[in-house]
Amino acid sequence: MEMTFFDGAMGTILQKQGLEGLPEIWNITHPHEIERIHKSYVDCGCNIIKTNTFGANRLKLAKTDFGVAQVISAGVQIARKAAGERARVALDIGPSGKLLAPFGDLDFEAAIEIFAEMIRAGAAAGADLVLIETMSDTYEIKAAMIAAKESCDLPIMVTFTPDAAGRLLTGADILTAVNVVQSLGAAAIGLNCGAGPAQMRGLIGQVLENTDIPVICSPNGGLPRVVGGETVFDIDAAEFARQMAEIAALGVTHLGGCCGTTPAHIAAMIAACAEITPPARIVKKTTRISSYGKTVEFGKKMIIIGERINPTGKARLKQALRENNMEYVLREGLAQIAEGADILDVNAGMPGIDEAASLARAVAALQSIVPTPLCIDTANIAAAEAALRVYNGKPLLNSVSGKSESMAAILPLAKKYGAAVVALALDDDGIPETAEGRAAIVDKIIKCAAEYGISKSNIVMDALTLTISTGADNARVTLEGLDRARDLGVCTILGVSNISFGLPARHTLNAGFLTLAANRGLSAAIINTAHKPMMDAVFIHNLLAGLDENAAEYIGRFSEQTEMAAEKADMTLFDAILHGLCDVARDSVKILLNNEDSLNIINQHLIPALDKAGQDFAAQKIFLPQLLMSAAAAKAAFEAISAHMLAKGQQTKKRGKIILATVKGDIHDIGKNIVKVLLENYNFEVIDLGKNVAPEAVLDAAIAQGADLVGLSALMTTTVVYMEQTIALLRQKAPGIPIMVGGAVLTQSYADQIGADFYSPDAMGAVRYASEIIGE
Ligand code: B1M
Repeated sequence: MEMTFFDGAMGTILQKQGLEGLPEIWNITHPHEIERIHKSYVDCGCNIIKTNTFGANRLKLAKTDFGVAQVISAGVQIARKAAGERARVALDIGPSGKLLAPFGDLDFEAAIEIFAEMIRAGAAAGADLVLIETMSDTYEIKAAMIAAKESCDLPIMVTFTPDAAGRLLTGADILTAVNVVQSLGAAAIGLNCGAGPAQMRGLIGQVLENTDIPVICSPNGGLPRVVGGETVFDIDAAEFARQMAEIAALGVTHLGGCCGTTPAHIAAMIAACAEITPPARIVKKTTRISSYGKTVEFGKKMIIIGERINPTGKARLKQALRENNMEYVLREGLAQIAEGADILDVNAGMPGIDEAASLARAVAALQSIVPTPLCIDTANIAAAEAALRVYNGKPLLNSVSGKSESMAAILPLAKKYGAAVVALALDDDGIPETAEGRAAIVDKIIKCAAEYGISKSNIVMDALTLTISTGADNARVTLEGLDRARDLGVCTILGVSNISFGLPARHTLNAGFLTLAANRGLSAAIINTAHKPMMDAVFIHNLLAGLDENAAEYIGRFSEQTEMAAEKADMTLFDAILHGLCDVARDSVKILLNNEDSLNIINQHLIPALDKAGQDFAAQKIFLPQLLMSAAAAKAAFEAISAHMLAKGQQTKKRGKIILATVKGDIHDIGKNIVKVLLENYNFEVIDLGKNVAPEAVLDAAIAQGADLVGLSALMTTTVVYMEQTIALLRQKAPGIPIMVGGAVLTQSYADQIGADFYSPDAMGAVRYASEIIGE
């Protein structure tokens, strides 16, 4: 494959030329300057130049006098003019600037519309392709890719920006991000920004290993340093070119630059790389299912798919779905994960329900709490589309059959939303009696899928399990079906429990069948993870098949079984916060309040749970989405505690005024809110300025309110400097107002060093100090 060269930075060049505000506005106000920069890149020999439209979305332009279509059309036209016949024009789409719900406040459909508006304008103005770049969230990438697919027919390229450890902000590792982006149909995929070529080199190897489509690498011009108040990047053009040539030699065919690179960097890179013949890449296509942050690969250890989120025969789940009680669904999901599920099957089909709405709701609720990938299970096309659309990742869609109408409806959906599909071995003539007959149907599905551009690795064969009570050959035919799947080159899945329908000792029989199927290479089993014999069979199989090194999982399971059972039976406040279950956390508090004092609940349950979440976050066992959900559950619990405390508090004259704030740059406010409620409980009047409060705002409020005391909270090493600045400003402009400080990151000696009057490690200490200062 030939080398393709992208251009380098635009924004950092404009900043050097005195840019203030949004760079995209220069498409209107300084078109010649933008054209000059584009042209200098085209003159270097770039094949693709990026339009100056990165942040030209309605959220960012709302603060300006310019519209999205206006800025984007101008941006594309300028690039077009500069490119002439020599280069293609990539419509550049950056992140929206907001975190998507439920972790942030931007709704998924609203995000799609924000990107679609940009892409419609860019396509109409004549862009050759869409480049979605600098992304740090798989869900936002999906929103932008769907927007592109729904707005134009242009090729879509995607680059994302992981941290040094190879994680996106919302937790995806590189394998997961690549799996999701490739399945959504990107023409090329890679990394940009955040690091220089040296740092990106290791990470780009992971992209190359996991995809067979062209790979893009557009690093910064090294790492940023501040010199004399200005940001500079630390490698020159020659060094950049040298490092990029090494990256090209790994097999990266699309090279460019991001922040800090210049036409000189790009010219040197092209000169150094133009003659490189990238090595052929042999990437084995495997079947992979992903959540927002995690990928499960078929064909290694047998995969367990938990079947219990399915209302058939389950009165309580039916009721929960009907009443939109997602906490019940979440608990069912968490329990199955605790029991060993790798993937959760989600089915919401039952009479008298809007299945599309219900299934999408269940999927949205589950993916906000559990990191486990989902299998979307429905026969209803509208429900399949609603759930596929809202899903954050690459799901398994259960299922398509060999019936023409099923293939015509399901396969385009799988293609559009990037799903792998379970292929059922049945068609209009029913279920063939032989394994060959079943394989022939799946072969037909594979061929039809290929016409839609779906590769065989995205088809998983279900040879179908019929109960042994109605035919002595039923198990044999299904097991032979597993052999035929191997001939077809696809992975396999089976709903195991059907084998025992109508017979006694079902769990034991199911376990026996599962062992036989596992021996024949079954890739994934849909089972009830609460059924001990079946789960035991899985662990025993993995051990005996040499898939469980040092028997670690076997030993773990059989020594921990009693513990697991106990944990499942009763979810504590600690667990509810850790898993991010708001309603369960609130309900647990209400029960605890019958016997325990409010402060005790905070200190013994709430804070330890958040501490554990913080430790898991630091150890990368959980990621920002889960940390946010834990914080939300802690908040819900605390609201219940605080309502109780305030109801008990006396309504007498206030004792004095206290200003409270979490300092600038810091959005942690749970601790500060506890301090507030406790102070109010002791009858102080608290003026809460909230979080991320600038030093000047604290000063203004302290003076305006005639505060008796100012309290500041900070939780991060990076934000205590603002606490110091706030104290310095108060000392200078409002001397005499006592200042108390707190927050996990502080110590007595640091508080002394930054000139606070008082430091408290907990909320009660704040009350004691306030009482001392203000009195009765
Ligand atoms: Co983040 N976070 N967080 N976080 N978070 C920490 C603080 C962290 C230690 C986790 C970790 O990595 N182990 C780490 C900071 C590392 C450091 O600087 N040393 C961290 C990080 C890195 C981040 C982000 C940068 C993550 C990211 O985006 N990559 C990001 C930062 C955003 C920002 O602020 N700019 C971030 C975001 C978040 C969430 C939004 C997800 C959420 C906050 C939600 C919210 O507050 N509304 C969150 C959470 C929940 C935490 C942990 C897990 C818990 C914090 C907490 O609420 N503790 C935290 C780890 C940890 O502390 N274990 C962590 C419980 C609370 C009651 O304790 O606030 O200490 P605390 O308050 C106590 C006492 O300190 C005292 O009384 C309270 C009650 O006893 N006290 C005072 C507090 N203020 C006082 C004031 C006083 C007196 C006493 O007088 C005025």
